[in-house]
Amino acid sequence: MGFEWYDEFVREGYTPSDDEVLVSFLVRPAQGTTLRGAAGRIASESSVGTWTTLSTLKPHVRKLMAKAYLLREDGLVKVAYPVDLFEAGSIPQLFSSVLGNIFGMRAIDRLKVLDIRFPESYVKSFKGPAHGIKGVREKLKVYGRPVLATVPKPKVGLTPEEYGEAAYEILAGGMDLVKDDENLTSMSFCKFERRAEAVMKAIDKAEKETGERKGWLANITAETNEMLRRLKLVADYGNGFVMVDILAAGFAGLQTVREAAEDYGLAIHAHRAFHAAFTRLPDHGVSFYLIAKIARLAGVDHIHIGTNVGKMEADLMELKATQQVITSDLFLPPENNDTKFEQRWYGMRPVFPVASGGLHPGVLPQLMDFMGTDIIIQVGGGVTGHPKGPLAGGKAVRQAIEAYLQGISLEEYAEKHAELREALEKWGEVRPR
Ligand code: CAP
Ligand code: MG
Repeated sequence: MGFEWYDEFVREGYTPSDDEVLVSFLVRPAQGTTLRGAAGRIASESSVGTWTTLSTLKPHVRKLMAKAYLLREDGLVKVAYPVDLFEAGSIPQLFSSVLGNIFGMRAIDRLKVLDIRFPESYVKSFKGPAHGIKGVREKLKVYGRPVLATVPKPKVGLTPEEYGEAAYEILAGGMDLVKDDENLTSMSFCKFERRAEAVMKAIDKAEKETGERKGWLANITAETNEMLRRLKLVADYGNGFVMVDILAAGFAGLQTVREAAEDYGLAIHAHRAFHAAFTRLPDHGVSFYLIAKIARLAGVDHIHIGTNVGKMEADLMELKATQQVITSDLFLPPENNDTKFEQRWYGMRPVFPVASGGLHPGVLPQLMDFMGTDIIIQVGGGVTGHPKGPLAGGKAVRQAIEAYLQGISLEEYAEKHAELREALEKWGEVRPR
């Protein structure tokens, strides 16, 4: 129509430059809208445009126009954006631009943002993880095997004293970290300060008995000022970690916490609760792969990315790519994958992948076959639910890891290791759902 100018944002065949932000979308236009019309709307609405021509458009604004440069009949659309459209160092503005209004346009029925190629200047506007995999391993003095964590289950409800007791057993049994569950923050039955006191006592006792470093993934998720207060409390106790439900807290809060965490020498464990509300559908929302890349920019040190054997749904190719893109310095998309971009990280520290959800000793070999051993493995019910209790549960997990690293089957190793045998008798190799 005469008053529209979306088509000016479509430049098929345009070759993007290295310093542009590139976004890949899967687009399903609404009835009556062509893919070209949808692509123009996406590029316009997420850059400088609006629904009608503007008499106020000056040359310096035109330079900021995004360009839809690839349109494929299956709905794959790629758009190039001048990097000046993005505020250096600000994840909230990234969301408001290429993850914003475009999801709600009437001309578009379904829209999934698959990947973003961040150019060097944008990547370098973020500090990234303050510790990374190497730094976290140094904190715990754990090398050559997965770092192990357990959530005391039930996920909420325990009193601070009960929690402290469970934490002691989990750590004395051999787990490196005790992790708060994602919905355990500071409730009437377990105030944060009381839990902190109980857990730190448990850590002290378990470290003395085992001679191993232990830590608490302290869930500080709350309003941002309160997160900072809890972070300082955790640091004052000498603990090395905090945990944030990054999508519940939001990236603005996370970026504030990241600054403070570095000042206090704390590593950040990112839980991804809420992600599946908008990552799970193949044709609408945002890929978790992209959320994990954004979390690396934001500076988390660990992030849950799913597993090949757990209770949460996962696409194995996507899981592998996610693990690669948060741990490598140069991610090269697989041959047959044209929805992901090459991504350089310019020396930004890697993020520790966390495998969690429905894990127990019987599935750990299959997990490590697929994800390797340079990961954090969280085993909640699979430790706390051991027939002989959490201490035996921690031992069973350590025994399963030892067996795997020695190339011995769990069944054979269980002949001489009672805790592993008891875990296998209860769960076998079942994959929970
Ligand atoms: C796992 C967990 C984690 C999930 C999150 C839970 O407990 O504590 O939050 O792993 O999923 O509450 O379910 P279990 P993801 O070990 O007892 O299953 O890791 O995919 O983000
Ligand atoms: Mg949980």
